[in-house]
Amino acid sequence: QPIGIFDSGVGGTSIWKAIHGLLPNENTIYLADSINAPYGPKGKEAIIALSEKNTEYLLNQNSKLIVVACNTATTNAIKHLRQKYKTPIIGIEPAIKPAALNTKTKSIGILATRGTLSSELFHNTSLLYSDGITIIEQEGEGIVQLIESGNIVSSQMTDLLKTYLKPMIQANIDYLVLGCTHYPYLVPQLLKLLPSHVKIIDSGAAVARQTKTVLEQHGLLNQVVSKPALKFYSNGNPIIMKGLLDGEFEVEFLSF
Ligand code: DGN
Repeated sequence: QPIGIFDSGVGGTSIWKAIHGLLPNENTIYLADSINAPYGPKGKEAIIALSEKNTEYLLNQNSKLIVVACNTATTNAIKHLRQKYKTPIIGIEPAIKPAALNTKTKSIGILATRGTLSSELFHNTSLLYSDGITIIEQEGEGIVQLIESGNIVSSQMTDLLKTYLKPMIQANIDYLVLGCTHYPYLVPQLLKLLPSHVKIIDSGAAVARQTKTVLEQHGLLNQVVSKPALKFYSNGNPIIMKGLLDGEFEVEFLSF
């Protein structure tokens, strides 16, 4: 039985990489709902409906566990998905905690979609850690679209990143939290634009560890060492997704 993973597009492949790296024997199915990207500006109800549709597709493929590899879908829909389906569901949230616990300048930045930043779940988490700490929240408007269209390295991207980082640099952040699974693909560029003392955190490794723990708890970890089946489906442009997977895997176009 595979682990089913979905995102509102190609960004969750950054999470797939962390999961596959930690659990190389597991079969996986990745679903990129690129046609509906970005989820960020959509309302909660629309995000829930899309998340349900993706989850049901993956459950119909016999997934033993679902990973919502999208902060926007997690923060808006995970409660609903967990109520509706019995299969274990793992979500991803911005890693505010490690940043807030380790900051020395008492100032951290978070880059995420509007859907994540405006969600109740995110609001509650940031409240927990905001005592004595300045949290600069920045919506990464336009970034997901550029990544989805294959323009990761482009002058438009550089301009957006410079604009979004400016208030964070002014506030002397020493941690930048990436609150969207598309953003890890920007790390080389972000490092060039940020002062050298700023560290970047994303949640990929934590989600992979959590996936392993939950599989163990349910006795679902694949014990057989064999060549796993790794399937990638996109309802957008499969070539762009294949590029993010370093050309190593076939991506099938699927209309869903
Ligand atoms: N990868 C999604 C996330 O982590 O929030 C992207 C969001 C989007 O659809 N804008």
